[in-house]
Amino acid sequence: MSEAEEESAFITLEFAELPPAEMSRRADEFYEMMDKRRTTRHFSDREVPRKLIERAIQTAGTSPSGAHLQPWTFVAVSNPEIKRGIREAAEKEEMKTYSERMPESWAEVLRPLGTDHVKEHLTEAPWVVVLFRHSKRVRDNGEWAPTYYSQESCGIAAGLFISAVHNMGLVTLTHTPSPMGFLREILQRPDHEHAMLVLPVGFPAEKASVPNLSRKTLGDISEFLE
Ligand code: IYR
Repeated sequence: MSEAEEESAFITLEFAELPPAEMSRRADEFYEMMDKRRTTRHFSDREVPRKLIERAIQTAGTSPSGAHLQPWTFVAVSNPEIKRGIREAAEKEEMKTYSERMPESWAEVLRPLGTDHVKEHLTEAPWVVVLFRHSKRVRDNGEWAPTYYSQESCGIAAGLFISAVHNMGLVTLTHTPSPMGFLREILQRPDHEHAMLVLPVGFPAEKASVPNLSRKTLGDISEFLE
């Protein structure tokens, strides 16, 4: 039996049913907590203990993934020189994106969010976490093989990471420098790992602001067929 087959021997699901009122209470409480989450571009340079970042990454690591291949690596950077290197490279690409590559149809929906090529958060935030997606894996026999649904898997893991960060009382920003190939080089990741998302994590700056936006309602985003 291969290692993977041995590992998937079945065990009993641990499941403790909750009383209906408690289910309801938790559903409301979690929604209300998550509804307070906001993405801000303004970070304080106040330190955040490494243990908290480890916990957020571990939480992300509980994500379901295609064939349970867990096709992700989270690189957490607090080193100021490395953060500066990431910022310089990101701003170089983003300068081109904002001034040359971005069509008006894209620019018009970004304008209300106030984004631009200046990425201060990459040096201000105490931690910059880069999520790398694995497009391939090594089989037990040493051959390369694909991973499955790695975009979906990493997207879900990112959602759990963001939720964990919010729940512990910190803020994060989903930053997507484009193209982001420079991150593999700076962070010395192998060729089958693809940077997917840059997540500065920290406390908000004292006067942090967010765009005055509203969220779509339940009716806007759902359809129930009963
Ligand atoms: N990647 C750029 C541009 C950008 C694109 C989207 I879509 C956003 O929601 C926000 C920004 C950047 O990170 O600035």
